[in-house]
Amino acid sequence: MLYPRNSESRSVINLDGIWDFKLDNGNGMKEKWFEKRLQNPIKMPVPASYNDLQEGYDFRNHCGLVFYQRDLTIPRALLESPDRLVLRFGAVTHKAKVYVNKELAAKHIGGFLPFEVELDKSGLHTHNLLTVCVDNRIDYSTLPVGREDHPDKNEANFDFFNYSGIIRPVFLYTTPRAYIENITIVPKIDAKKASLTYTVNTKNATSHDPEMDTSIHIELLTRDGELVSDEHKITGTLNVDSPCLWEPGNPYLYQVRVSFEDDIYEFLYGIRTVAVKGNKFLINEKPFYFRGFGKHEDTFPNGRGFNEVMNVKDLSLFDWIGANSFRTSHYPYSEEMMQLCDEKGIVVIDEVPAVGLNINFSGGANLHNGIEIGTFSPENEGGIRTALAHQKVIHDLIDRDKNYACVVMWSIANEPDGSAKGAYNYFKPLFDLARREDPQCRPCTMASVAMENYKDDCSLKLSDIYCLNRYYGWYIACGDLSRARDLMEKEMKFWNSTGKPFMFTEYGVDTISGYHNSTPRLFTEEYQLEYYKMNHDVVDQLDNFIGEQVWNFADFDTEENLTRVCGNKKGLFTRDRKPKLAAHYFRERWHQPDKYH
Ligand code: BDP
Repeated sequence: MLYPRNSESRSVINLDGIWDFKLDNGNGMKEKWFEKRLQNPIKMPVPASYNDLQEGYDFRNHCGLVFYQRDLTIPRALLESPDRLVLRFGAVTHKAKVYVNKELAAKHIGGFLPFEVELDKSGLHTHNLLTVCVDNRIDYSTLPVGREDHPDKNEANFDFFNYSGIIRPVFLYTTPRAYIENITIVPKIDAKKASLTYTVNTKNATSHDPEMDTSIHIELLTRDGELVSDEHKITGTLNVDSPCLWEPGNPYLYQVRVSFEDDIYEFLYGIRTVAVKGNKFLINEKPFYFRGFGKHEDTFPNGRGFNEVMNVKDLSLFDWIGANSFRTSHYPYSEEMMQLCDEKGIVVIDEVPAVGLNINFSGGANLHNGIEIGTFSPENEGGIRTALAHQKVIHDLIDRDKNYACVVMWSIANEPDGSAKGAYNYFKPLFDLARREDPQCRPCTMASVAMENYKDDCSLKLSDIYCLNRYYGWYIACGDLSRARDLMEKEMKFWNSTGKPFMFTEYGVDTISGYHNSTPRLFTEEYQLEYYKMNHDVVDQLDNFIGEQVWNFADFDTEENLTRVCGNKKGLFTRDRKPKLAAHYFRERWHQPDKYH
């Protein structure tokens, strides 16, 4: 699915803004609220999570359906033209039913990836009613996973607030009847030459020579518009002598222009390679060391709502602190963020929303749920039922992000019950799927939870590099950094001995901004600082350690919980992006020339 863009042949209308909104009272579907104007609606911005935009527990924690509605006015010229009209949602968390003039136009499950529908023009007028019914319920069949031990509640089996709503932009766009449906480009670099193998998928062609189709033209241009290479086939290769490469921190993007019959689609594209060789992670054949964060799309009061202003601010703070990468913990981020990372040269580990795949552990807060059912037991014995959803998100994420240079690795899950019976059999087909579907064959990994039997984690058999979430000095040996260090050294020796590259995708401690003590005590900024120094003393000795991604970039919101003080406070920055003490330490560490590059 291509990101909607204006071109000579396509127009994009943005439907963001203030919509009407109403929480379901249990009767919305029965009374068919989508057939008429909502009665006594409140006003709601799109995109945004609705949860923090009205006061009170019941609103924030509403469980079930909500209705969004707006006029959909379509210019007569678009209605009368033969062009296709497509309605596209960047993400609706977690399930959506879209109605246009009383008719169900689209359904979608999964809250962090786009979906679209071509509208049937015979049912459209210049003035239409657009209603979106959103369902925020999560359970053992959804990703992320919700708990089922209190069926009357909508409880997250993960450590971030279950923000909901229409969280990313909504577009109405046109394409000609015969149109470009998808474009895939795979870079290869040999000596001083790059070859880009491409495929253009088209629909409704009026000509019939797919092999040598003169109605296709693909051009690679410099950013200034000079032609570098072009072709006229539906699949082929574009050759580039002395290519300008996309490099972390120094990205170069070419323009790609594809025309097919009357349709034209343009986008930016970075040429780079990614590989794991021996104990190194290579970008353009050079060893790359990950300096950065696990992040969240989490701001106030937008919730998980697309916040382009904060995205720009965050990447400015990346420059300030010297970070070069992040993981999209724990769900795909907006496509606009991927585009920004391509432009800024920030490296991304792209994670599917597979979090909470451990029935006995809710993530983060480290709580034992008191359930003794095996996570990957058969459904009839109470195991999770996410396999199909998992396949779908891997497929859809790779399809969405396959061309972004910034994306260097897929993360297939966060902290699953990786040593449980059935885990390998659950994950093996998913890793195979990702490897098969990614035209660039990027490395695949999963972020592993700390556990005593870490040697049994199926990540050992499946991941190309080992990504570890480790909390020595917090969840393990809490407050005792010297014991934490001993335990950590012991485990790290093991990972270093595998000969494969490994990194931290999470390490951190809750730190309340403004709490200080001359003796570094838990929750103080001094403890956070000492914790990181201790961790670095250990990992800096390890040859195969290829990256440090701090948990978390910024403080973020969670459900109510004894271990969460108005949210998770492990940020190096506060939720409003003010640096804590340790941020200054990282700034020095990460700006040391060549040391962590
Ligand atoms: C890990 C989870 C992450 C949590 C973190 C924490 O992957 O989502 O927020 O721990 O406890 O278990 O802060």
